[in-house]
Amino acid sequence: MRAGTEAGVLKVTARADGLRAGTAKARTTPSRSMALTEPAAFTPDHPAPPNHPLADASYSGRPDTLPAAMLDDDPATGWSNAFSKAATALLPAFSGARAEDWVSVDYGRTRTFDRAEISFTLSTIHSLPASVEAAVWDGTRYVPVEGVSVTWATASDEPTVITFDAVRGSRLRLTLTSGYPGETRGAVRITKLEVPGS
Ligand SMILES: [Ca+2]
Repeated sequence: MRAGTEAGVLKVTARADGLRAGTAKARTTPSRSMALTEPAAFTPDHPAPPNHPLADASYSGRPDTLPAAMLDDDPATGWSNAFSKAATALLPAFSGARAEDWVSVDYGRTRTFDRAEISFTLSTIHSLPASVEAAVWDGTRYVPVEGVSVTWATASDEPTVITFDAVRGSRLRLTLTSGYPGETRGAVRITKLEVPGS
């Protein structure tokens, strides 16, 4: 029972039909907090700082073909935009290649870019892209590189080398155009993306 905050005497009278009223008095004191559980220690939940380099892509075809697979030093894993949409009541199954996608790597600091080595997978559903365009983030926007030269690999998972005039920036983006857009064989897969330099 709580009755104000001052110490004193509390008088309680009970009445009931057919019974004599009874009265009790109790001395009251201010109650202390009765919290018995230690409060949880909260700390600010800032998001964890991202690990650099950090890979990204405009699209990934499956949960196990995400951009990080380009940087994991595992030749068995790769980013891919190959997908397969199961048939629905209205639409047939569909797996035609997307016409264009980009992949990017954020280094989290300014560095020099003049070259990238891209290991594309060749398979029944993956082929070399028709073109690769590179752009470097200058802090405000992606600026297309100049003086581009591409040496295409001739075997699966061998590096295709793109070189260009050296430029400073923090991120590299590669825009990949499918060699066979709309066809099942036109998807693009990258098992390894190396960007030499510092
Ligand atoms: Ca890999």
